[in-house]
Amino acid sequence: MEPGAIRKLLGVYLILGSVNCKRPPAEILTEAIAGGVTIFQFREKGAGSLEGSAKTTLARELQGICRAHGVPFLVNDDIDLAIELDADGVHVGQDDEPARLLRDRLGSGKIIGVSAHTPDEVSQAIADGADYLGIGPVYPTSSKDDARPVQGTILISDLRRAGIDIPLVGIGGITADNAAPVLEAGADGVSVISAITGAVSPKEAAQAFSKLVHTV
Ligand code: TZP
Ligand code: MG
Repeated sequence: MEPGAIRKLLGVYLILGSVNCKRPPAEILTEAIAGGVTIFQFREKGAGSLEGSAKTTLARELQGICRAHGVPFLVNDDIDLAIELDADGVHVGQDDEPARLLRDRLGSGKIIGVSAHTPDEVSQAIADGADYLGIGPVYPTSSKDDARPVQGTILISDLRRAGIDIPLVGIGGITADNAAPVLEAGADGVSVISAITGAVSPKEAAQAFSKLVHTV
């Protein structure tokens, strides 16, 4: 996909799985999309997460909601599931299948996102053909057990200063109150779990992010 198109899609990037939701995930996703979510990643992992057919069933349900609203549906890590569902793309970390091997498996029209934490990982992901990068954790997060050390917005601003213009999102502990520096550093959007899934109103939370992405 064209970088300019991806950049626009990344604005309000919601990630969730069943363990992130105190209400039915479908409800939360539907409300968040009404508030302005632009892209969605199904990330079913961590203690108590669904497996096998239960995971696939939830993925299909959430994909249906995304399709009905024109929101791209990505799958975290599980390439087989992404292929089975004909998802719009995948997001992989440093311990997953490298992006260069994914392009062949997924086909050219699919979005491939890669988590990167250092300049070397960024260069490798770009060489491997990633469409966008997830950079973080920007702030402390309690949504990922094995999160790397918090790094603030330094890597994002360093990359932009170095002229690296690949589409990218900041991730980790981002809320509407602390998102502005992430965007000011040069991120195209913010990737968020708890600030939306844990909000009393996921719709209003997504609206707040959407407003920031359009103004900062
Ligand atoms: N990768 C780096 S931090 C993180 C992931 C998946 C979790 C982000 O969740 P939250 O609740 O927005 O901090
Ligand atoms: Mg992973």
